[in-house]
Amino acid sequence: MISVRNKEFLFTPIADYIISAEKVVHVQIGNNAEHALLVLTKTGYSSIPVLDANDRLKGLLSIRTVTDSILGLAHIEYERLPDLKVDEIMKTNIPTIRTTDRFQRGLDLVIDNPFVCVVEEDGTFAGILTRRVILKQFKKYIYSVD
Ligand code: 2BA
Repeated sequence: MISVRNKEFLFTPIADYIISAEKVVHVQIGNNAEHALLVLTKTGYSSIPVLDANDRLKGLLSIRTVTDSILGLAHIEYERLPDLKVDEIMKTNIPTIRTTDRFQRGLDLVIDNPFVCVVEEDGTFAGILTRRVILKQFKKYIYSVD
């Protein structure tokens, strides 16, 4: 059992656990859906961030979002991919976390999200916090508790 005394780790800053922006695969607003689908398929990630030219977080894009956007009544309209812009189809209502936030908030958020985008105070994209990293830290902690 984790005692109250040992819950301090929940309040450690998430800064050390972030996968930094330069290592995160992303697309930019203005990119078309064909490019986005290529990036998603080639990297194998199911969902990636969308940034603007100033590295600000604008939304998330997944393979499902792209395929949903070209679903016709009878078939998938692949020919529409080059004309669709990422910002027309991305998901914008997404949770974010600050670099200064605590582990506990990260833990709460990755219950329902495989990863959470990390932003600076001014909205600049700083990286992502993944479920994998949070679980690894949690496991490390649990095993070290006497
Ligand atoms: P998914 O793409 O659905 O990946 C689910 C899990 O599968 C990942 O969990 C990871 O354990 C594994 N995985 C998938 N693709 C991988 C790859 N190319 N290399 C190594 N492992 C891979 P998490 O590591 O917790 O990542 C959660 C989610 O965060 C991923 O979901 C993806 O949407 C996003 N993500 C992770 N790393 C990323 C990166 N460098 N760039 C962009 N998005 C990333």
